[in-house]
Amino acid sequence: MRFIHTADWHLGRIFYEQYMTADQEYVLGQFLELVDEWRPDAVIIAGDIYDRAIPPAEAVRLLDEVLGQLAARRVSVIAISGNHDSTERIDFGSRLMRAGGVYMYGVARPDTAPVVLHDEAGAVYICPLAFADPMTVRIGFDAPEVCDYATLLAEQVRRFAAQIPAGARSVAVAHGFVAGGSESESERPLSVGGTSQVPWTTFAGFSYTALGHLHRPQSVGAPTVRYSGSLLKYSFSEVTDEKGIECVTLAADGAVSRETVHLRPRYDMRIVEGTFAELMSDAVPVSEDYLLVRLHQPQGVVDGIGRLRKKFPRVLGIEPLETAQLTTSPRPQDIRRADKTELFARFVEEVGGAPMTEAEKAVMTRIWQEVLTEGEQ
Ligand SMILES: [Mn+2]
Repeated sequence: MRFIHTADWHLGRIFYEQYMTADQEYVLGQFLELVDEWRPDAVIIAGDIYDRAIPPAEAVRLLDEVLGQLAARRVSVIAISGNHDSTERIDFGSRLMRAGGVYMYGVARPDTAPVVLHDEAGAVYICPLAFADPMTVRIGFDAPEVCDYATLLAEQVRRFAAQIPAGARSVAVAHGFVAGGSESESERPLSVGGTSQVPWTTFAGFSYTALGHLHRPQSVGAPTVRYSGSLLKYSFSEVTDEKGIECVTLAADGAVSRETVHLRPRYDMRIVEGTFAELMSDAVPVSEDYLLVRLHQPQGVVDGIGRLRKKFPRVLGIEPLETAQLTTSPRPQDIRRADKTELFARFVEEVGGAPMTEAEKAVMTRIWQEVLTEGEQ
């Protein structure tokens, strides 16, 4: 049996005020071409289909188009919700769509049966672990031992395993943080406080585990416990990632072979560094890519982003090298606690390249006092 494993499409994502739907449509076009060439039996989408609970209309239209195209090709689709999705909205129409071979699992239920697909060697049990929070499952599944994500996924796995004949081939589809995986900046934490991590051994009984949540393609614990990674780069922490999809072949004996196929984005996401003059010189070629510019110079540039965009139309952000070096930059919690005049002095030093003089500090202190007094009136 052959299937494609993908995850974290984040349809409708907005990055630096830019809708990425056109970029997503572009790579999903390549994805459909790959489906035509490779002719898989199924496509598995391991959560975070949308970027948020109420996605923009274009994102809904794009998902409808892709699911319709897959169904027209008689390729089964098995998709689960992720922590960015609304479980109920992903669930909408799911019973009707099954007739078209599209299996959507938004809400985690205690009695969900595996999707059973067949090839010449027999049945393959695909187990969709829809995303849920531990407290909902603890009550909804009447499972008092569920107290965090590790026990929650173990409970979901246990219920599926009870429905799979011994020795049968099986695939888990889950959205979560498997311990040992490497994070990027575009994943939203699953829980505030407590642990959200799950040991990879939870999935040891499956022939393959199609994971979503971590946006960097990677295996965790075993080669068959795998994150396909996100459809596109969704933060500047992912510029060195090569995004793609996993083409997985499941042999008659359950052995897995897989190949990562990289998708070519409409515009790449990159970080470029140099002085303003260097970047604007002919030595640096014109680029349409999404860029974060790190300026190697202490002083700011008047309307730097506007001028850079004449040559690089998709500059999304610009930062002086000093703030780019995270070790010297204050962390957000330090900023909130810091004295305001001290913060301003740091800002002047970063932008101007030299500390404030005593005279400048005196002027700032006076202005700050005036602002505070006005605020009290
Ligand atoms: Mn995600």
